[in-house]
Amino acid sequence: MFDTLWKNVTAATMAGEGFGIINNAAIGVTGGKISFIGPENTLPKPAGQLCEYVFDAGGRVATPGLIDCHTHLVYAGSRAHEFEQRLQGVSYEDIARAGGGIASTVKATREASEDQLFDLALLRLRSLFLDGTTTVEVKSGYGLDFESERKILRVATRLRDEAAFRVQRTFLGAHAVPPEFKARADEYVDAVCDMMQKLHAEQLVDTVDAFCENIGFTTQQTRRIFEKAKSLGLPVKLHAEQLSDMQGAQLAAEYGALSADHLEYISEAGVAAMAKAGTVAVLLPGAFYYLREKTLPPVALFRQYGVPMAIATDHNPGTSPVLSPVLMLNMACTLFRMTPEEALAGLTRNAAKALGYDKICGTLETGKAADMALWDIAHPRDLSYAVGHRPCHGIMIAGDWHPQEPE
Ligand code: DI6
Ligand code: FE
Repeated sequence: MFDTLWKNVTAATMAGEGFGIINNAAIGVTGGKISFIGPENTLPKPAGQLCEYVFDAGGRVATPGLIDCHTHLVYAGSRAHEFEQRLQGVSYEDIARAGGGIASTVKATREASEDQLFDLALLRLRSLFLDGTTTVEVKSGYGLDFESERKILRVATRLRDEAAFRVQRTFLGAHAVPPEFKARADEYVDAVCDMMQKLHAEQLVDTVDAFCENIGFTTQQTRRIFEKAKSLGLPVKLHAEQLSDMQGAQLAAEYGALSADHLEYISEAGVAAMAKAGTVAVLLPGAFYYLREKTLPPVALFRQYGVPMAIATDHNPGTSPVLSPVLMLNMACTLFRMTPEEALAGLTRNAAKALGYDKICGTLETGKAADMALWDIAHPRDLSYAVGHRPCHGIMIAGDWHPQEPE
């Protein structure tokens, strides 16, 4: 009846309120999906009669596989020297205006081959995997010309096809104005729209993002990008209100965006617009921490308006060189004062919603993909509590088990 059956599981289903804990649970997998989840003693027959492959989870905690819904995983080069400059008091914006920042990663990424970028990204993916991740969103945006953006999105596609992860590929051509378009941002936006069409025709794009900011693109320019995405039937999301309130959240909501991300400087009107549109707030504690930001995202307002909150690593070489989603659980609690339940929902159920994958994954429920992480912990709150302990025992993606240590 089942392809595999897990018993002796402490399941944190993340469906409904709180952690959704089922003690002494069994999880049956059929055709890569969850076909049974519930107390073991409610299985219709003894486990051995239901399935040849019965695994004993040893009482470990199972959660939905973690979903890192905002990363810039594909790039070359390091920005450690800028980290040092920032320690000397130079601001992120000053570095960007002086031609460093995103532009320096663009230079290194343009110079790298597709295979080099693939190898670098695969190593980073491996770290996410060690922390229980089964789904990752990967943005382009360090190419900023057709060939280089194409190279990055091809790497993201190979990660999807060769590394067996669930990968969403996001075109972020509007991440920064490249040097060859200096002071010609509007013309660059035309080029971005043109690139989007061609890359979409090559089936390299799942969603579209832009950096709406005073050092990025105006709301008017972002609107043009969203219009183009809409004409191609591509869902949108937005880097909004990270450093200032540009009213990007309202614009994202107007276009029914899957998510608006960062949001430290969002206004109450922005929160209300997101609530109405069902747009997920993706909060990024890594970038907040590295930039030593003082203004907090308005978690209380998101709660009040019922805006679902996701959290993610925002892995990138400039503002969040972080490859640990589990660390983000802790930072969401310590820095943003989210509860451990909210933090874990932010890396599972709400992260799935931020990708438009909520019918596919993000909770442990029958009919969903059998994407799960198994942890050496006593209770799911432990994941937010301790740092650096690497408690993930293994992950399952579509029913395939990948142990952390070869068994
Ligand atoms: N916001 C960020 O925090 C990253 N991109 C963005 O739009 C930073 C990217 C970088 O500095 O390389
Ligand atoms: Fe980002």
